[in-house]
Amino acid sequence: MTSPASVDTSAPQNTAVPALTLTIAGSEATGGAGAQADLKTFQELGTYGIVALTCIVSFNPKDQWNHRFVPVEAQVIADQLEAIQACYAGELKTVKLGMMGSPVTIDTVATALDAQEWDNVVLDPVLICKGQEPGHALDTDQALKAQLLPKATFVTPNHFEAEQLSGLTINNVEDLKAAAKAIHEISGAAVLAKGGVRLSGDEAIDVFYDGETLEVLSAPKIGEHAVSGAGCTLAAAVTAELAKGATPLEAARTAKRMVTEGIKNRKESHAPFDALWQGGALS
Ligand code: PXL
Repeated sequence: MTSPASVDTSAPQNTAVPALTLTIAGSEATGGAGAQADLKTFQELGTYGIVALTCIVSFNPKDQWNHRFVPVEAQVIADQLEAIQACYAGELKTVKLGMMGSPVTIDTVATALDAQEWDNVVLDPVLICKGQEPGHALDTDQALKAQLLPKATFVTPNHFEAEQLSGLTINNVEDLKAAAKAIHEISGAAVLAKGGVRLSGDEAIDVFYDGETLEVLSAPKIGEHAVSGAGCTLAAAVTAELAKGATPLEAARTAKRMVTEGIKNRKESHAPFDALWQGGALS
């Protein structure tokens, strides 16, 4: 073992103590989505980012960029969470839940969440990601709804997920409002339901509802080209802002701004979608 490096006390010290933010999420190897997007967002918003990995997704360029999905073994997920929770016991109060991928992972994560109190549990209910066939993992969807949704204090469904969770069909803003209200009723959480490019019109519309305030958040749509990482970044930004003490509505507004700017600054690649970039988005 090497001994810790000695600290030069004459050097300027950064005295700010960052808020802790944990993401329990999958790796998306190309860096656009998943844990990579979460960590970049946490860093950009000034929180201390921590990751427990649930799975590894590698797009397949030889097969239309479809997802190759490998779950992390349940015991290894439990081990990561044990290390993290012991390391920051009493201080870690904010967690984001991203892609889980299997019922056994959801079970493992739910057990770890039950081991402590949380101020903020932000659930990005990733049911499918770009390129995947809808509905191939019904058992995972049901486990997420039964075991994680009730623990959430804030949930960020996209158009498809909002339809799945609410049981409603969403064709316009009024439908999106109804879905946000329905998801609040079943979860008790603040809801930021994303219309994204799925609703027609020139604006990208999201609906916030927390049981009291209903607010439509709107920003001009930026092109028609698909961008990955928007959902992950939105939920991660909400997580960081909540950890820093923002109200849910303030967190939603800041997150929407970050995603809009991040899409403007997107990174092009050889994949059929660009990747949102968080760098400098709010500075
Ligand atoms: O964008 C949803 C998402 C979340 N997490 C991981 C992903 C994706 C989509 O590709 O790969 C790990």
